[in-house]
Parts: sequence; structure tokens; C-alpha cells
Amino acid sequence: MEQVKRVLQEWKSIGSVKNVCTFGNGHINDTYLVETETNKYILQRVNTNIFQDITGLMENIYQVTEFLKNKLIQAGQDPQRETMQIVCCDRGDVYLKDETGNCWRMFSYITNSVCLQKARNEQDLFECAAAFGNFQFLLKDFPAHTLTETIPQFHDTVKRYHDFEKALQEDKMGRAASIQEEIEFLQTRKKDCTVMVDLQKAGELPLRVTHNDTKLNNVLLDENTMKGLCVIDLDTVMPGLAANDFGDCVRFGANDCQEDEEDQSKVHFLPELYRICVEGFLQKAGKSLTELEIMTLPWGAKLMTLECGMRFLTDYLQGDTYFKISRPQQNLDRARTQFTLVRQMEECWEQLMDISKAQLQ
Ligand code: GN1
Ligand code: MG
Repeated sequence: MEQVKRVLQEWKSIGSVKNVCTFGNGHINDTYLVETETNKYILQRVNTNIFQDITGLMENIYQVTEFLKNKLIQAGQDPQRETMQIVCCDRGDVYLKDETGNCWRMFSYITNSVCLQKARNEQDLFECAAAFGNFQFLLKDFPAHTLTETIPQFHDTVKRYHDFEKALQEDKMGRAASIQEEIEFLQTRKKDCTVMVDLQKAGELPLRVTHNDTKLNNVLLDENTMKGLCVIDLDTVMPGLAANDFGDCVRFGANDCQEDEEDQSKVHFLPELYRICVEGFLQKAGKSLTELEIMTLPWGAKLMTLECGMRFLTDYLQGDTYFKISRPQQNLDRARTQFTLVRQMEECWEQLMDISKAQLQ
């Protein structure tokens, strides 16, 4: 906290700080809530092991939030509450590099909003999917190619599979022998990893501005109406595929369990919630999507879940250096949960395809 207080000296413009505390549940950055007499702010230390081009990353966020601000103003909506806004440090920069090389940034806090870790009902999930659909829709005219790829090949599932194979070969921690079942689960699905990447390479799926981390807890809801208000955590906004944004939202939301559930008998993929995600996402993004984008939504859901599980397992093999953990086997539990969800998606695959078909009629 001492370090945080020192850093806040560089944001004197916000006034005198009354209180600071840790905030949120992200796996990557460190987040703090900062309160002054009159306002609240979000201060973050960006994980520069993971995000190496911080200038490019902050430029992406600046460009996208400014674009959203203008769109919202044009539509008579409230940019103060419906998009994140960077609060520059006193030197006028969008981020600050401190004497130890850590990078910090500040955002204004969106008042009267809530961030859920789990949907309490279908409406919450609908609102979350709709918020990401809307984000994509609002950005449909943004020149996607001008954005920096903050983590290159972020949702290139084929590359992620190679990373997994490499970690397996190295087996740094000697953990491979104890996770044979999980390894085989991935090996039997190696071919699936190519489906979306191949369609993209063949030019059959358009590149869009996507969020790439579309978890329910990356949406703020209005405290009073419980309607989707603002999409947050813009570090991975990059060119990407619509179905992947939809898919990661399903991965996190269309089930009744925690992401790191220890007891796999408690993990259930719920097709009815999947349908809600389709309806929410398409209600906003639908007009801008092609038929093939809609027909590949089930693939987005399955591959984002498989890929995320693969990333958790890779990190487990490498000694838990990427995702924050609070207990030893957390990454393994996270991986297992994703694989259970994938298996259940496969079991009702036809039903998922039918939900897309019905949207085209
Ligand atoms: C990370 O930081 P957070 O929790 O929003 C990760 C996502 C994963 C997610 C899994 C930059 O997101 O890709 O899907 O954890 N972000 C990065 O919960 O790798
Ligand atoms: Mg987040």
C-alpha cells in the first residue's frame, strides 16, 4: 500500500485521498479503489510481464474509449457512465511508469454500478451478453487494423495448443504424470482447435473490434435498473472474431458453477442459459453479423472454453506463473471445470446449432 500511496502523489489533480483499498477479482492486474472527498477512482498496476507493450495497450484503450464516448454522445446517452474514461496523471500522460518500472493508470469510477461474479438470474446473464454485443456493435465502424495486438495471437487456439504441447514436453514441475486424463482430453480435441482459425485465415470470418475477455465480471450493471451499463477491462481489446467474444461469455456464464470448482459433479453447462447468451448478444450485435458468424457461435463457445482450460492447464504445468492463484491446485481445478463444460457442450451440440439456425429464420 505504501507504493500505492507514493504513486497517488502523481495524481494530485484528483484532490486529497481519503481511502484506498484493493478491489475486484481479476487474475492479471492489481486493482485499487481510491476515494477522495467527492469522487471515486480505479487505480491499477498493469502486469507488464503479460502486457509488454504498455504504450500500445493504453493507446488502444484511449482510442476505443474516445470513439465510444463520441458514439454515446451522438446517441444522446451518458458517456460518464457508459464507457470507461482514463484519468491522466498530473504530467498529462495516460499511464505512469514509477521508479521501479511498474506501470500505473487511473480510470474514473462509475457510480451506482455493480459488478457480479456470477449471474443471479437469467436477466443478469442476458444483460451481460447484450453489453458485449453492444460493445461490438458500437465499434463496428472503428478501424480494427489500427489497434495494437496487446497479446499477439491471443485467441489463436492452434498457437495455444502448441504452447500446451511445449509445456507438456518440458514438464518443468514434474506434474504431467498426475494429469494424464486432462492431457488426453486435450489431445483428442487437437483438430477442433483449427476450426475458427482456419475460417479466419480463409477470409470467411471478418475481423472485428473485439473485447476478448467477455466474462460477466467485466460488465458493470446499473445498480437500480440492473441493465448492462458499461464494459470494463479493455486490455485485450484487439481485432478478433465475434464468435469468440460471444463464446467467452458463454464459458463463464452459461453454467451453475465457479470457474475454479473443485468438485466436478457440481459443474453443469446449461443450454437454456446458452440460449439467453445468444439472445442477449444478438439483440445488440446481430444486425452487424454475417450468417456464418451466427452459425459458428457454438464453435466460439466450445473453443473459448477449451482454449481457456488449455491455458489454465499449461500454466499449471509451468508452475502457475501467469494466472494469479490463491491455492495450490487452483489452475488445475480451473482447467478441469472448463473441460467438463466442453464435454457437456459436445453432448448437446445439435441443440446449440439449432439455436443459431432459429436466429436466421
Ligand atoms: C484473465 O484478468 P482477468 O481475470 O479479467 C485472462 C483472460 C482469461 C481469464 C480467465 C490478459 O482475465 O484471458 O479468460 O483470466 N486475461 C488475460 O478467468 O490473459
Ligand atoms: Mg477482468
